[in-house]
Amino acid sequence: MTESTFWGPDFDELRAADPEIADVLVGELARLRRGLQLIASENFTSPAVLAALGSTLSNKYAEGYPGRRYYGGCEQVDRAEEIGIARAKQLFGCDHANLQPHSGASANLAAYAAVCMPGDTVLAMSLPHGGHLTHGSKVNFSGKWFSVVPYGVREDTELIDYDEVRDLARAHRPKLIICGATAYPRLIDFAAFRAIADEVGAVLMVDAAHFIGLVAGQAIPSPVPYADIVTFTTHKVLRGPRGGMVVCTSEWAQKIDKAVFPFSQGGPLMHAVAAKAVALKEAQQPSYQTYASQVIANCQALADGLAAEGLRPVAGGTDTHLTLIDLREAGVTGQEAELRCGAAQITLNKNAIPYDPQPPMVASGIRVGTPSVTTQGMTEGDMKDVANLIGRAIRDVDSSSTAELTASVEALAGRYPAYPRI
Ligand code: DSN
Repeated sequence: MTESTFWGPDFDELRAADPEIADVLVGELARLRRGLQLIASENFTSPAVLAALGSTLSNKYAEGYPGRRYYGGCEQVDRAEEIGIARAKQLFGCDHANLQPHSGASANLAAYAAVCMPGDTVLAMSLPHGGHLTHGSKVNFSGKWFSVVPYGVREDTELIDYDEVRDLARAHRPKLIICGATAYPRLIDFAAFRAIADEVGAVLMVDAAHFIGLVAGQAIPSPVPYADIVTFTTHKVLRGPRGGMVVCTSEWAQKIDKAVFPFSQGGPLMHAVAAKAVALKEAQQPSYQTYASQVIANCQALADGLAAEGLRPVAGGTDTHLTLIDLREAGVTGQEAELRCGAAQITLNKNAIPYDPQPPMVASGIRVGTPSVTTQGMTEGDMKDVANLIGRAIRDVDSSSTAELTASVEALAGRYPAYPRI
């Protein structure tokens, strides 16, 4: 199959109209195929999702919700949104779903807006311990507009300290408690958070962006039965388009909808809403459940392999799609490891580890994830090779070994080409 039949006849038009940007698309595909994509928050969407994204639905203004729009001509996009909402409700067993948030940060902004007023107290995981910018960072709206009390992980176990969370909740009486993280490799005890929220009369929001795909694939427990509001992105393990979603109980439905539109967003991106609906259908298939379980099996094999390379997995390993690696024993910073791996076509990110002595732009760790390589078809045996390649990239720095290593990386990636139909 040629590039143009994969991307549709429009690709030829793009190449004619704008060869520079066409070249970027081709170059990015080559980059994906040449190396190992181990960023825990990325994945490879299906051609069906890409087709919906690259559709004329991008043209349509549809402020409002299905059947209640501020523009005419919404009958087709209404169908897309209604289908997507029904699929989300079925997949997650939730009362209500909103597919319009443009991103995870937008979904979180809407959740804050639905629950809180500026100045209210919020209890959330601190960014240096694995939280997210929108969980109270001083440089983000959350830290500027709300009084955010951070909780973290214990230094000895590197696990969430539920006693600390309870003590902080009792002391500060937050209006909103947020759980969920971007660099926490273990399962979160949603029942414990629910009990703490109930004890202090707080609303419980779960930011499930990282692991919602594992929930959709029934590979880990769901936060939906415990949370008032669950926010997430659609492009991580869930393998949909870049974007956000909120699911919630019927009690919060109207407030969430109003917080998304008109409070924090204008017109929804209907091509993205349609692509989210496609991804939700894909996630309902038995093959997606197999995928979600394999993502975890691969990540556990990768964490074990990295430990065998002398690179320590934080919290003793992983239950999810990501593992956080402490590089201090190896005498390499996260920044340097990211660069060395990048030079060998292994794409991953530096990441703070709990109680990190380094600033965030340097960091003592790396975060590695298996959503993309699992989509490519790799399994546990390949993860041993991936771990060995990362270990070599971090240890061996002279240019002759980098050339040899890059050839090994390209050979492995070449056995599982991304977007093989091109
Ligand atoms: N930037 C995302 C991540 O990499 O985890 C979270 O928003």
